[in-house]
Amino acid sequence: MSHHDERTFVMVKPDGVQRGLIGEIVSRFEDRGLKLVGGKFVQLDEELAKDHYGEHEDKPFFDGLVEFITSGPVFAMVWEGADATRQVRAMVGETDPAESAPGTIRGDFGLDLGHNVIHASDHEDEGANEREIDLFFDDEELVDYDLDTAAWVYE
Ligand code: DGI
Repeated sequence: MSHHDERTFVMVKPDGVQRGLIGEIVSRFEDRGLKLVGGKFVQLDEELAKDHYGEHEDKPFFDGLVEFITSGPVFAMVWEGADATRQVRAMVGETDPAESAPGTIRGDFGLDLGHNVIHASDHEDEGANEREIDLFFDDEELVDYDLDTAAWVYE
């Protein structure tokens, strides 16, 4: 069996929560064959928001980004599977919904760069997935278990 225990961090942003897209987004990852190993509702405070988006602190959009991401609850998740970070990013689409293909989450549900529905760890940023998982989840909040379907999802 191939190696399929990579974990990646995903969150439905406040706009996605308010628009009732949590279930739709969870379904897409389930349908793909990924395994949900952790999930919770989080109201980010300013400190967590600034930690999470620290790489953007010098950008002109930073204050607006922090304000938006703290404006309501997010639904934070950890998904596990083969090459999970890259696979999830491909399903999310580009940062700008206008550049995102239909069929991707941002391409199907977003129109605006600032309100792009979902966050997922960047596969081009080595270790971003583990960093973000650590920022949002304690070890005991992540569950190790087998999915019976794995034998059919993976060769
Ligand atoms: O990993 P992504 O979310 O695809 O993109 P990122 O890490 O480069 O940027 C984080 C978020 O910041 C992004 O989802 C939306 C927002 N953002 C990025 N670039 C811009 C931006 N917001 C505005 N208003 N303008 C930008 O140029």
